[in-house]
Amino acid sequence: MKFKLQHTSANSCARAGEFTTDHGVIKTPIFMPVGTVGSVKAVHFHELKNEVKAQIILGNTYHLYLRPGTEILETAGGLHRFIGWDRPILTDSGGFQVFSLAGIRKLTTEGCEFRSHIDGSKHFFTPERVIDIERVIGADIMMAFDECPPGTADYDYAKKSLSLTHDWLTRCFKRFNETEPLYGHAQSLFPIVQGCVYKDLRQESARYVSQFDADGYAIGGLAVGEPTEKMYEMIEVVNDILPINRPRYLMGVGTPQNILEAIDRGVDMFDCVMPTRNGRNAMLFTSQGVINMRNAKWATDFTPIDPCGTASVDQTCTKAYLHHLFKAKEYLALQIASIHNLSFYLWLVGEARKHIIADNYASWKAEMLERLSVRL
Ligand code: PRF
Repeated sequence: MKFKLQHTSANSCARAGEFTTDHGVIKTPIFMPVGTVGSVKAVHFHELKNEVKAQIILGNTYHLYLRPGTEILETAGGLHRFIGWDRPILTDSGGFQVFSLAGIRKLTTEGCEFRSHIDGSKHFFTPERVIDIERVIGADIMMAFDECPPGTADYDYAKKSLSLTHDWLTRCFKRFNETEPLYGHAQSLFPIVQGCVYKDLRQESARYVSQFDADGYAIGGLAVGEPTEKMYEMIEVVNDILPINRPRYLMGVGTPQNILEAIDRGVDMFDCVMPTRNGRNAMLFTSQGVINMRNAKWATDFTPIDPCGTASVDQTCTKAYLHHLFKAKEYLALQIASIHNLSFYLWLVGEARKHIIADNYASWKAEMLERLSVRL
C-alpha cells in the first residue's frame, strides 16, 4: 500500500500520513504547487526545492499535450527528465481545463472535442486518450478524465454529467490496467468524485469511485462558484464514504482558511494557483495576515516581508523593497512574492501536520484562522 495513515486527530477528522512514490515520500497533509506547463510560474526548481520545500508539483495534461506535445515529452523521457525535477509529480487530466479554457465543440459519451486556447486547432480527448497521454507525461499520480460542471449546474445537468464522469472513470481504469508505465517508475490513477452541491449525487459518486481499488481519491467540482459552506458540507458527505486508508485530494482549493477547514474534515492533499497568482498580483499571505504589497503605506516600511517566514526572502527582503519592485514592474517582484506565498502554504500544511500529530489541531486551527483574517 502506498499510503500510510500515521495519525488521526483526537477531536477532529484531520489526519497525518505518508504517500510513497518512486520519486520520494509525500508527507500529508500537503499542498502541491501548480506547474501547469512544466513550470511553477516565476519560481525556479532550485527555489522550489530549497526555499519552498515543495514535495510534489502539479502538471496539466491539457496544456502539456498542446505544448510541447507528447512526442517531445516521450523523446525527453517523460516530464521529470524534461523539466529536471526528480520529486513526485501529479498530472490533472485536462477535464477541468478543457471545460474552462478550451472552446468546446462537442461533448459526447465517447469524449470531448475542443479547440486549443493557443491556436484554435481542433482536438478530441477520450478517457483512453487521456490515460495514454498521462502515461507519456509519466506523472507519479495521474488523474482520471472527468467533467467538472459549473457551481450553478441544476440537478438534472449534474446527474447526467455524473453518469458521464463515472462511465469515463471505468474506461480510464480499463486503459490504465491494460497499459504500463513507460519510464520504469510506478504510476497511480486517482478517480475524481463529482456531483455538484447535491448530497445524494455526491454520495453516489463517492460509492462509485470507491469500488476501484485506487491508491487515492480526489474530490472535484468544488470551489467552482458554490457557497463555501456547501463546499464544506460536500467534503463531509464524501469523506464519510471514501476509504479511510487512502489519501483524499481536494482539487483546486483554495485559501489558507479553506485548506485548514478541509484538513479538519479529513482532506490530505491540495493544489491551487492562489499562492502564485495572487503573489504575482502583489498579495502576500503571511503569518501576520494578508498584505497588499502595492499599498503606499509599505513604501517606507523596512521590516522583513514576513519575520516568521521560512524562506530566506522572508528575512532578507523588506516590505519597502518589495513594494518598490512591484511599482517598478520588476520581474523580481513576481519571483519573491511567489516564493514567499508558496513557502507560506507549505509551512501552513507542515504546521497542520505537526499539530494533528500532537493532538491539538482544533485549537491551533482556531488561532491560525484568527491570524489569517487580519489585513495588514
Ligand atoms: N476536476 C479536475 N480538475 C480540477 C477540478 C475538477 O473538478 C477542480 C475543481 N475545483 C480543479 N481542478 N479534473
